[in-house]
Amino acid sequence: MSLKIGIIGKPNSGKSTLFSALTGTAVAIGNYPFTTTSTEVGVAYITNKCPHLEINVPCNPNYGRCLNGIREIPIEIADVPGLVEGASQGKGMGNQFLDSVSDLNAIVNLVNPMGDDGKPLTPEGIEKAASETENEIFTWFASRISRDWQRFAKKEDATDSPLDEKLITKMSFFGINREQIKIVLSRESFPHALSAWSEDDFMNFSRSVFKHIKPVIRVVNKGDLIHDVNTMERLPEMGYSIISADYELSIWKALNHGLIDSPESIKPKENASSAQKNALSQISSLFSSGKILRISSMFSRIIYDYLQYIVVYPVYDESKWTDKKGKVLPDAFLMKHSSTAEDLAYMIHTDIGEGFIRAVDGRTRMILGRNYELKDRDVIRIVSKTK
Ligand SMILES: Nc1nc2c(ncn2[C@@H]2O[C@H](COP(=O)(O)OP(=O)(O)OP(=O)(O)O)[C@@H](O)[C@H]2O)c(=O)[nH]1
Ligand SMILES: [Mg+2]
Repeated sequence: MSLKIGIIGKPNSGKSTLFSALTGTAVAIGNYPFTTTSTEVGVAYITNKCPHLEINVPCNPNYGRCLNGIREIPIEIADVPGLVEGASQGKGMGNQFLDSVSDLNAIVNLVNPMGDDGKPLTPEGIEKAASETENEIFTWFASRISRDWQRFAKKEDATDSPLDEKLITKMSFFGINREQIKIVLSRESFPHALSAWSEDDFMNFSRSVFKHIKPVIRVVNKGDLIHDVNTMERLPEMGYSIISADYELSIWKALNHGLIDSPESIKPKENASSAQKNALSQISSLFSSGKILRISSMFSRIIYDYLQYIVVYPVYDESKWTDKKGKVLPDAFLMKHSSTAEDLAYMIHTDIGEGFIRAVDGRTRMILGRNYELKDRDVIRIVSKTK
């Protein structure tokens, strides 16, 4: 799968509730800290307008569904348990945390707008809580990088390789490849001699990884508990999305019990009891103000607007938009913006990438070279030597 997003945050912020609402997986949710002790991974779907509408033939997705021309595209979601004290020294869940973050493409920092005492935080308090979580992770990661550094530095400094090459063995351990190391090095400056790296350099490297490689996006949860008008207005101005994971989970449950037809409309059906109708109308009115985002919209915003991913539909037959078996638009791949036709070929299969001859645009039938920059909703055939 192409995109994996992790949910991190302080204990009790509602990570598992959000995970459950997104993936439809039942997990432990509790009003006490460290309820979750191991990372859970599940599949959620974001949507994209399906190109099958243009050819008036229904599509046959390999993953997810296509409802009224709205195509579901799978993404992976991880519910990442909190770091425990001492994790930066390798205690407790540090190692497990490392495994959980190494393959993430982006991170949602879920912030609780309520303090530990149960009282609402001010917008500044929310900002502080968000930074504390991030600082904890940056510090932890910096300390993991610096572990056994001198021995590693001595060995690498004996070569005259460029800095990105020197760092490869260390960074691949953290799931960071050479291209990503280069991005980090191009944004900040670091001593060429590894043995000269200071605590500040480790910290800057760590921060930069979470800024450019695994961006952290702050989202405020428990919007249903925010009653202060000022806080509600200020948070979006400060760049935060506000959601209510608990209400989303209720919507999901209502859908599962046949009380509503679709998670979008939240309109109770006749079989709902009057208590259920009341609860659903309360939920519906919370979202109707538009201040609290639906989690589906929040994830679309993160993936398409913030991370700037696009969706590409590879096909085998560029005129019928089918695969070899005749399935119409079977795959929808999420790819980073400015990915090329060659990247798509590699994504389908390494052999197809290596045997790349040309690509064909499914709409215009034009021949495209390996460096063609893919556009959102492109339908593309890859012609490769192995075919
Ligand atoms: N009112 C309200 N309560 C919520 C919301 N989301 C979660 N909660 C409650 O907050 C508590 C903590 O939720 P969890 O999902 O277990 O939180 P967590 O972040 O996974 O916690 P740990 O696993 O302990 O780190 C539970 O009592 C949830 O029901 C929300 O949007 N609104
Ligand atoms: Mg949890």
